[in-house]
Amino acid sequence: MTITATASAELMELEDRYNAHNYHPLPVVLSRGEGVFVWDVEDKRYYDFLSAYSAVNQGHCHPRIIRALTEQAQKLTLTSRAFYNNLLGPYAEFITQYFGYDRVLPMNTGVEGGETAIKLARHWAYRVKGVPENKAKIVFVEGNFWGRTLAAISASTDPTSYKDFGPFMPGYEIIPYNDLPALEKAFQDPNVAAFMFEPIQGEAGVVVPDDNYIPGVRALCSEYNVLMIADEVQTGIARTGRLLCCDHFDVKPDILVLGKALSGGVFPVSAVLASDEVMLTVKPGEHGSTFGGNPLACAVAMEALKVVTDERLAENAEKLGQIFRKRMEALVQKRPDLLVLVRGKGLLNAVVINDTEDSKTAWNICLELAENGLLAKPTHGNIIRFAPPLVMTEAQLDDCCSIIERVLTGFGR
Ligand code: IF1
Repeated sequence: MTITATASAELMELEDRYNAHNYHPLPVVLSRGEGVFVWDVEDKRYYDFLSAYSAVNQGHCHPRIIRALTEQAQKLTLTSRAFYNNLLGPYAEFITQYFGYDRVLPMNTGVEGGETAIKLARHWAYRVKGVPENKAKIVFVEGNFWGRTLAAISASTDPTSYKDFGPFMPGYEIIPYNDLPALEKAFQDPNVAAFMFEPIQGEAGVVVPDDNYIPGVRALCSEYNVLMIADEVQTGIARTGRLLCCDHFDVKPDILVLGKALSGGVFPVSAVLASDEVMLTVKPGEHGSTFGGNPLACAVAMEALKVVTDERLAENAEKLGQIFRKRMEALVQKRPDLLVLVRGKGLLNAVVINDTEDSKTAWNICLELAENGLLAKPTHGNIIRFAPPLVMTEAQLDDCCSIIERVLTGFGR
């Protein structure tokens, strides 16, 4: 039986009836996206202030990226790595020079990038550092989020991510975020292979560490011969006002994990970058993926990265982020009963709501924002993440700040 659903309500019902209930979306049914805008099936236009969790930094359906996708899709989409293809070599040269690493291991989703980084670190620990077999340890921080696989949730401190999915991956240690003494203490164990962390914690609610943290992590990892793994799946690709968040501190991770906006949101593309010493520990047949490094992903990712440079998206994120936080800070002063603070870097920001984590306040604010033509979503109950595409103009940002100010000034009154 074919169901032709026309209105939002019918489409939401269809999804609820036949799809897993692993999300609780805002009641908005989107059918079109262009730049900073998305439209629902009733043709209502919204500013997108989530950017698909920072996967559409270049804006929805960027014409250059769509052209790269459609042109390559008519030539060759997938060969597997059983054979060479004509784009993986040029892409590998392009992306390693773009980020300043010796080599890349191409994957598809962000969590596959994280898994690959951990496998590389364990290989390096046994084959270079000399850690006894099966004794390698990876250090993570409280509040981390790097995906939904069993290896990823084994590192989680959020019961929503790990409860009733056990048993969990061994060889992990969890320490507090933004705590260098705790990190140095963990590094006293000679079996530590790597420290994996987000330069700004996205899911935890855009948690920005002290300015000395990332340089401190770099120094301790170098001192104790531990690989520094930066998960820049969400903070990378110009989101925080520099190409990488680590660039704010001139710090170079040993292993860099990228995803999301690496493809401009048109296609799952992730990548792990590292030195020859780390990357060449993996021998043929020891790691792989059906789609990893496919020619379609190579074509899309090269164009997506060129757009970041050509349209100076990092500079724009830096400039607009400062304007945004200034406007929000003034709003916090106006509504201290409702708002606690705004925090972030570049165009990765969040407003903390003055309510408990399990309150509906943030959700209800997002419903009102949607009514007013701006889409945002709470993370962790009382925190609203604001992360528009980096192609936004100052005039559009001004319009969005006015919407947010109007809704938050009047909320609950
Ligand atoms: C969900 C969060 C964001 C990530 C970082 C790796 C990954 C993610 C720093 C894995 C993915 C996504 C996953 C999505 C919602 C979204 C999210 F709220 F869950 F945490 F962005 F903040 N590293 N984050 O943020 O990448 O495998 O998904 O491609 O699972 O609900 P992926």
